[in-house]
Amino acid sequence: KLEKATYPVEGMTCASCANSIQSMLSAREGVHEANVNFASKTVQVAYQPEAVTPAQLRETVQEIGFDILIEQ
Ligand code: 9UX
Repeated sequence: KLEKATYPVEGMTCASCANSIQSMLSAREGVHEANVNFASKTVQVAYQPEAVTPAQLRETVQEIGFDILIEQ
């Protein structure tokens, strides 16, 4: 069963940043879908909790120099 979450994104300064984050997350194992909203500086992720944790999603985003707030 898919888990859906919305996280604030830090470090996005142009729309290309949003595309990078979206591609990176979408390619991560366990991620069904990722949608970055540049205007609201958030990312919506649908993922399989058995395959990937929010902490691992955060690490993936940090690998390319951004961050997400995973504390709800
Ligand atoms: Mo825009 Mo983002 O020129 O990493 S792509 S700032």
